[in-house]
Amino acid sequence: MAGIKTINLPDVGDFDGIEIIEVLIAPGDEIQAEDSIIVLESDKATMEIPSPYAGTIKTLMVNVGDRTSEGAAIATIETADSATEPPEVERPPEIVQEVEDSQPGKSRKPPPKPAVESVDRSGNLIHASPSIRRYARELGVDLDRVIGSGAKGRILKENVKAFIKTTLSSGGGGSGIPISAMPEIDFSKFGEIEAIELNRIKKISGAHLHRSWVSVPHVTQFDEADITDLEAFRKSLAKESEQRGVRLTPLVFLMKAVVAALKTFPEVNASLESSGERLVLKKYFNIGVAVDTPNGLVVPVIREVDQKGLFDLAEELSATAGRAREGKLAPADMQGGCFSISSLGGIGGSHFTPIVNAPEVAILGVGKAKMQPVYQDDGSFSAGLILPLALSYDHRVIDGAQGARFTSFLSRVITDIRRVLI
Ligand code: CAO
Repeated sequence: MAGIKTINLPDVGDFDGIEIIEVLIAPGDEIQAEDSIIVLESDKATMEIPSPYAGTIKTLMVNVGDRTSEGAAIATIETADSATEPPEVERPPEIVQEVEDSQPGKSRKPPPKPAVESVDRSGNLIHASPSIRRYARELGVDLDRVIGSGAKGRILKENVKAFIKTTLSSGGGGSGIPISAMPEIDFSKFGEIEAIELNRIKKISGAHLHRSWVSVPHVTQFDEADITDLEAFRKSLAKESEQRGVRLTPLVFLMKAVVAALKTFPEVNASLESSGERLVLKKYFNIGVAVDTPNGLVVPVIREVDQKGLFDLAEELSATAGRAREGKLAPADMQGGCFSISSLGGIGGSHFTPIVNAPEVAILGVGKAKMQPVYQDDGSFSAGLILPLALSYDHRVIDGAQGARFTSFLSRVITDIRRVLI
């Protein structure tokens, strides 16, 4: 049997005339027993007052800023059943926090819930009631990113909602980083323009690159390798390459050198699970190679590089790059990679900072080799062909020292390519 009940302020301890700093209900709201209805704040504590009844709020008898005391009426509620007066609390007050986890619908006199204070990353206090903390937790919102508009910077439900809205509309998505939207500008106001639609590959790779850029904390380690001997070796194989009808470019040697480095540094041959809590180490060596096509960047994967010889790799690389440029790659051709190489060596430039091809954890950027003086310890020097290398890596997985060890090792192997045999 339905009935109208009055919700009175329960015993809140040694407080009289305590200030109401939040009102969490309005007439017409449907609430469950133990849902918080108001938040009180004294000099020493903040506490939420839960409702003893489930039902619909009929009238609200308090406002933010009012001072209230034990027994004062807060609101009236229309209950769905013939709820009787709530029994006395059985639990001792020190475990009142557990009320948050209790079953809704139970009718008993609820104790106030103390609000938990915590600090943000700068050491400032975060003021938010348990219900707001629970609400934020359910939605995956980190409260130290939310600016509170309540009294003393208290975070309110509307602040959490506004934060989520901004994050979603700015494309910050899963990264949790609020980015303001790019302004729409009418460039025709400044001169003649032509708008062209990005092609499908650019749209797909653009979204992938953006996601990697915002979700992976990047560091790029620069290094170089003296490829004078490698180049001499490569040239010595020119005739054989021609007979086999393949182009043996430096990239093929680099792929083998990268496999040697991945075997030595297994955590680089890995992917971080999306939870960010486990690293999946891969026992196979599939290398993605960035290919520049008329329609944009694609990264087909050359499989089992560890098990293939230089000529086979050269043949496969050139066939795969050819199919990429003709737009004939299947989705499966771009899956299963462990580590990527982006080589601009055939075009020009020195060091650059490639974007990690997530969920891989590292990518090697290769620049164009140039003849440079190579100094010995005694001050003498000779001319050497120097190859710029840049390793971008996911700093959640790879430490700076590890990144530098990886590129140093890689440089040594490339400088003396016989080391791939070790
Ligand atoms: N230094 C000096 N010369 C180099 C070199 C380097 N690092 N790398 C290649 N070369 C030379 C090659 O030896 C070749 O010369 P020869 O024919 O005289 O031997 C010439 O440059 C052209 O090589 P290539 O680019 O055709 O072949 P490749 O195996 O080096 O690369 C591929 C193949 C598919 C990776 C390349 O064609 C390509 O598309 N590169 C662009 C990748 C890209 O866009 N990356 C940016 C992505 S965003 O991070």
